[in-house]
Amino acid sequence: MNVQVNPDSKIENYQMDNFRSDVLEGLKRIPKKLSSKYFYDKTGDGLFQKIMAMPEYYLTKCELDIFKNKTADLAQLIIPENEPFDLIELGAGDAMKSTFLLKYLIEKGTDFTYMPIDISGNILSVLNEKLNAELPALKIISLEGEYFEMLQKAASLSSRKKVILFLGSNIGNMSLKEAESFCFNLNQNLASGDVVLIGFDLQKNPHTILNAYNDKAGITAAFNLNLLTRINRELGADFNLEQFQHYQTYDPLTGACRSFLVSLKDQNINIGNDTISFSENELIDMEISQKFSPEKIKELGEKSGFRMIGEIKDSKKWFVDTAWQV
Ligand code: AVI
Repeated sequence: MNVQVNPDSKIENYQMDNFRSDVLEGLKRIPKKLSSKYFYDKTGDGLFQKIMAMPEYYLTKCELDIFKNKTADLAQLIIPENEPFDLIELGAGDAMKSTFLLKYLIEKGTDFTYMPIDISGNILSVLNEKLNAELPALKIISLEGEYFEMLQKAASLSSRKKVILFLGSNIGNMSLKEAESFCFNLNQNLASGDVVLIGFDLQKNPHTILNAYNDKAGITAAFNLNLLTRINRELGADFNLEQFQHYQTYDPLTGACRSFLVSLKDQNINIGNDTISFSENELIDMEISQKFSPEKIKELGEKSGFRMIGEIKDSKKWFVDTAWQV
């Protein structure tokens, strides 16, 4: 069975207005800031696929190790009684990792519906097609829209136990404050007994972390610079990419891995009718990829009202999927 729910056909225009106002507001700030959530246009999606395939970028391989090789432990952790439930994935993408869990649950005869949530209807259609072909017995309800609106939609569709997947260290792309309010909201949108499984990238040798984001081939640099190309194309701006340089840092004391773009000269950039001035060496704060200590994960769960029920690490112990219950 396959159902696609799209609550709002005007969603694209609305997103466009947000993009323009977010970009202008961020570039008028001191220090200047752009949101990494806008990295993912078509080119950005392709560059992120390349990043995930880079030998230095260990995150995807580690979480894949968990989903591929510890599937039974995962299932036992999130649904120990094997009762009927809804498996909701936030930002499902191509569901490459979760497909191992879906397959396992089907083979075990578990009664469940998979509900991928994504802002992109296109991603959901591609995912639907892929899962239909690979797992024809899978029940899918695709939910297109913002996470919390779609969680409410999911709750209105069924009252079964919910297990929410938020994988890939996507939580690391939020500031700690944003992560706290995100987890708190998650807790508020769920019912007693529901479970969340969140993928956290753990603090480790700082060289390993920095190398994953400072690749020699320059793919991460292109990923960052592509946002300027997107602003040029979609908002009528005139960034010259030659005049901006990617700079990556990792602070092992706080676990913050950050990327910046550095202006290589004094320059004025037009964005539609607005003009933004840059001085030489001025930064744009582009992305945080937070790395977590076990203590920080515990604190985050407790602050948001969850009870920790277990965790599974990859064989290198570089990445953890943590399960919390409401
Ligand atoms: C999607 N997100 C978890 C990636 C990360 O590791 O922060 C995005 C990324 N940025 C640079 N490389 C990968």
